[in-house]
Amino acid sequence: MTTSRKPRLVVLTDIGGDPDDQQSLIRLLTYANEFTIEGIIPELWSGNEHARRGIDAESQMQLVREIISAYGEVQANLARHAAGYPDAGYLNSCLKRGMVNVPTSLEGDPGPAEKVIGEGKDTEGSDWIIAVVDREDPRPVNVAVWGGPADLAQALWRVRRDRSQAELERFLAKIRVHTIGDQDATGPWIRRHFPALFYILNMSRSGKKLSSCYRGMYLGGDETLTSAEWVKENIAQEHGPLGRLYPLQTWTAPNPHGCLKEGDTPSWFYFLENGLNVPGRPDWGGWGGRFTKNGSFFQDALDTEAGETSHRATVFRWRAAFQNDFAARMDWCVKPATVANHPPLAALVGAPPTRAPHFIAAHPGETLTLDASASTDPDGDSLCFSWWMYQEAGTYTGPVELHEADTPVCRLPVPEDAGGHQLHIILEVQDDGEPPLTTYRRVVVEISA
Ligand SMILES: [Ca+2]
Ligand SMILES: [Ca+2]
Repeated sequence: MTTSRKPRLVVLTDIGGDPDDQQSLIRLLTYANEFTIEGIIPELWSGNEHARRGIDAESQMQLVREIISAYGEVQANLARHAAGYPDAGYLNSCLKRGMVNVPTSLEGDPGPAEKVIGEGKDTEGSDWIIAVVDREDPRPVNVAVWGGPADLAQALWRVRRDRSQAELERFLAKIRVHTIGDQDATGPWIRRHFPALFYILNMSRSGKKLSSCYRGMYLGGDETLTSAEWVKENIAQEHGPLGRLYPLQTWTAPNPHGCLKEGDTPSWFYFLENGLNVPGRPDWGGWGGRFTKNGSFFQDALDTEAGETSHRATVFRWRAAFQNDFAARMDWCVKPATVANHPPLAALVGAPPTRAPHFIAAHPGETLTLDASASTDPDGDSLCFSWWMYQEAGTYTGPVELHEADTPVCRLPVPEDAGGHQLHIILEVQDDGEPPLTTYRRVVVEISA
């Protein structure tokens, strides 16, 4: 049994259609040390999504291998900056053939899911998903869906067919799913047949794709951070072979700056342990967006940021930090450790040195002292501190005044009328390196009634 605490990750992708999946995969590989990546499963559409680029099942696999191969060329340098980067051979062993000729909703009505899944429809990818979930490992299997979830649907169909109800329930309980939209018929099928499954549908409740959480990756907020200039300078040029593969054009970026799209990246951002994200709580928000219950599953919630109340604000509010973090990791591909920047280590007095949220019990009217003065930076950079209340993540809607909120030690007077409520205080520790990097801690204040 493994003793790793990293989040496990399986990716289903329609790579080879819109080039933004290539963008997302390149970014993901710079975070390969943060996950136990256990599956990369490409799925091919039957419509013209892939045909447009002349992509068939084999060339789709080759596209992934090329990106893994470029990662292999920079892996040794990445390892000079952070431990835990797997070698390219390991990642290639996770690459499994998913379904081909899946009718996609992008082309109109995809027809019933039963045409896609069932007896005789098992794939290398669907068998692999079952094998991964069956591994003796206490950690959940996080499934990030960048296309449609047809191979996951087939895996679930197979397990329901071959195993007892109790075995099926145990299987389902080990999986967490984050899908970008409903790109084929199998997403709704999964939700209908397996309501117990932890499932996030990252898609606007209005049905308008452009207003979905995931669009906050590149729309709304400061869009200059997704421009061609930004991408060339920070990713694609002079950052080695992995950056050179980063596509400078995608299909559907209406952003006038339009270059970086990465519509699928929020699906795995969601599972990243960065001190802010709490994957078990979609309603608490983080880099991958914020989601609340919609029947048995979770779907886009609203945040307010920069004067905009929207689903995508739940993602774009973090853009400056996640873009700088990506830029630093691209520097790690080519620069020595003494030159590139590395994130600060945020330390909270009274909290264990993990990235998990820190819970504090409090009474109405009490003043709490939150102390991060033991925070450090591996490069010796100067640090600045920001404490703020993430109102949408908590349950208290009144005003809360944080004192000395831009210093290492902040005071929080708990409002008299906040009994029974929960406050989420976010600590951001930012260094003054190039680019400046942000580390988070989340304090959850639980106030007695
Ligand atoms: Ca995709
Ligand atoms: Ca630093």
